[in-house]
Amino acid sequence: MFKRILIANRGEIALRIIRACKEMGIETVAVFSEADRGAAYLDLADEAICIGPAKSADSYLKIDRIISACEVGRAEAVHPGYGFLAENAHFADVCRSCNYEFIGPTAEAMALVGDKNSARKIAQETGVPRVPGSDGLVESDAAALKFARSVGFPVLIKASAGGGGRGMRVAKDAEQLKTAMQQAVQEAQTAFGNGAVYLEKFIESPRHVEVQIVADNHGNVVHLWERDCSMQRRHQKLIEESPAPDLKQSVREAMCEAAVKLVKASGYTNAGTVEFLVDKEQHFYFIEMNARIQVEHPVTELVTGIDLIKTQILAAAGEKLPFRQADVKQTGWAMECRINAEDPEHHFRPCPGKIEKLILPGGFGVRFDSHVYAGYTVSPAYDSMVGKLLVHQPSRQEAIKSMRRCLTELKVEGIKTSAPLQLKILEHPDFQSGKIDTGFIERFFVH
Ligand code: MV4
Repeated sequence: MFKRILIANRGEIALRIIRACKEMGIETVAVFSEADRGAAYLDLADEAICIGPAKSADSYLKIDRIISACEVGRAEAVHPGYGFLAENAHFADVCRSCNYEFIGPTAEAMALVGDKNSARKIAQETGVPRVPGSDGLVESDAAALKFARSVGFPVLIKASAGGGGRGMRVAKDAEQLKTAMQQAVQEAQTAFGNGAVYLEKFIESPRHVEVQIVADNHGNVVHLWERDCSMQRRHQKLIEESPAPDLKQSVREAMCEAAVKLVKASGYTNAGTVEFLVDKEQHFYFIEMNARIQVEHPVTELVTGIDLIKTQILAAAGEKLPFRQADVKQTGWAMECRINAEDPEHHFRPCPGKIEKLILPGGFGVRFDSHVYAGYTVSPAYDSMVGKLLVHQPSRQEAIKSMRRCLTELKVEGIKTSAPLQLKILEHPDFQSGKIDTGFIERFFVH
């Protein structure tokens, strides 16, 4: 097992990894930017190294500085967390070249699944259902029109290098298609330095269901069931839960088995997520894979009782998974609200600043993963998430009641948060009856 791990991240996930390492008897090296200097979680690491100014591009995204910190801090492995360099195949490759174990998939597997066109190809080859889509990349307006006519409008143009909704354009008819193609290619070129796009039939108001998988270096691939992440606003997830409400057990099992097949076929190892869209008839379609631990991973930890960060570390160290598929049971109902520092009165714009007062909920089945405290200043330089509030209860109804209770107990003064919006969602009859899809928030809360 590793003696010392460097955490190439910040905030709640850095703290989450420090905690897992402490329980495993592994020392940690934290890195921080000038904006994060003095944050309390840094004191919990065995060593903390400054890697540059507040701007991510000059600190948390700077590969050479992270590698230098590995050397100075005498780390043996690197945990990238989520965001920043977590899905950067070049970074994974550099870590390996410098003899630091990257806690994640190999650079090759990451590049393979990170390219959505190649991930779609693997899905096709393994018989995993995908959204009806173009046969590979689309390189001309004529080819785009031919595809759109064959499946019918509306269609969605997606950037192969994209993900999480970036570089997507809908076209409702032939006239929109030409402009949408130009915009998608342009945006993809600017954002990813890769203008490659493909087309899919547009699925109206789908649910977003993702399957958590873990794989060791010995060919064992296990799924940890699914999470529903349909409650999003502009591709920002607000509430996640497991199990996915109202999903037929046969569909759930088929989707999880499909995810395992895809992971096996791609040679992917460590923790990852296979994303699906589910339509109104409960057909499921593979859309993309995430080659990292995700923000919402604790939802899965609560229903399975498995520590995903520890599992990632074990797998990266070359150990076999300590559980088999038949051991992984989905028990009770877990729900997570991402508490963001944002102002609902001003289009949910980020609301950084000093937390003057903080009262946290607690009680039966409550977990709050966060690095913040009264006196902490939320920096405008990073993501506005200040914590993740989770509950675990026997049923969905009880989970909703518990989450509502917790959200009313939570008091944050000095900054505005997303909590009042989440409380409104939880009180909505359609949410309570499980009638959720990716269009929910736009339909009911944005006027
Ligand atoms: C789609 C779709 C409808 N049809 N693909 C958005 C993020 C990216 N992961 C995939 N996304 C979508 N792909 C087809 N063919 C609708 C979305 C989508 C969405 C997906 C998941 C969660 C929230 C969403 C919000 C809007 C659109």
